[in-house]
Amino acid sequence: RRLDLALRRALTDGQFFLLFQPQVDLASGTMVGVEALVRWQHPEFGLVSPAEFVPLAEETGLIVGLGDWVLREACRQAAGWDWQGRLSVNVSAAQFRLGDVVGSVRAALESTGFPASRLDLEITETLFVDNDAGIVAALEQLQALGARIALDDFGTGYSSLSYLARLPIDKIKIDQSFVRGLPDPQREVIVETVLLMARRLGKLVIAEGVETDEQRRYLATVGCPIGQGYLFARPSAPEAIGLRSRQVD
Ligand code: G
Ligand code: G
Ligand code: MN
Ligand code: NA
Repeated sequence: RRLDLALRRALTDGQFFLLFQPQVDLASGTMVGVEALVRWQHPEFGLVSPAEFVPLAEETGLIVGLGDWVLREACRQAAGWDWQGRLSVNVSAAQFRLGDVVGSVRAALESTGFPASRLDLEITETLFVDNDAGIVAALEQLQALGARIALDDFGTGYSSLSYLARLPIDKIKIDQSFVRGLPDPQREVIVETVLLMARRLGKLVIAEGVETDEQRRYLATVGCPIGQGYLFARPSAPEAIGLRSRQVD
């Protein structure tokens, strides 16, 4: 397949790059974190969406090399910024299945000097479908390094509630689908219930897909500490969101 071949070359040819989307403290407006999001600029196909090539990379196993590059590159860039916020990196279930995520994270931290204490790893509920003890062990090892585990797209998967309490998850990302429709009585029940549950379980929370000031104000009022979405910024080049490299002498 044409796209598959092109994808293999993309990594060696340096066609991938990262954008960063702010994660904002809803009370103060401070950018407390950024999520790294990979992009593929192909000389012929143009800009290809990760929604298209990440699933393909997962099928072909290229996600291992790509995921390794994303981790390293995100940590390398973030280590150089004159900014002390958190860095969030997406890690897909296929990376856990096919690769060595713990080794990959450890290598990225060691080679870049980025501190584990400022790293969030975003996983999805699909990671838990096989009820694999190895997955839990890997997440615990990542926590032991000092990183935090964030559960992405929360509320869209299956049986979210049973494992939330017992699995090594530090942070919940409330899915865009619950935020985008606000204000809306049913979604408000869900958002407020997730916030209460997270607080009782001692988990951090971030709301995704914040697009309007009304949504931001509502979320702040009901006690959601952090938000992410187009209201604050789209996935952006670092300089566009005020992240500059430290002067090196
Ligand atoms: O950036 P955008 O919203 O277009 O991303 C589309 C999808 O691709 C999202 O589900 C997002 O989580 C995923 N994605 C973006 N960057 C990465 C990455 O570096 N690794 C993995 N595994 N998924 C990513
Ligand atoms: O699956 P994940 O949550 O990692 O996906 C992140 C994706 O969501 C990114 O590709 C980003 O472009 C997209 N995104 C981020 N903020 C918003 C938003 O406010 N509205 C919409 N529609 N998409 C968003
Ligand atoms: Mn994510
Ligand atoms: Na998400």
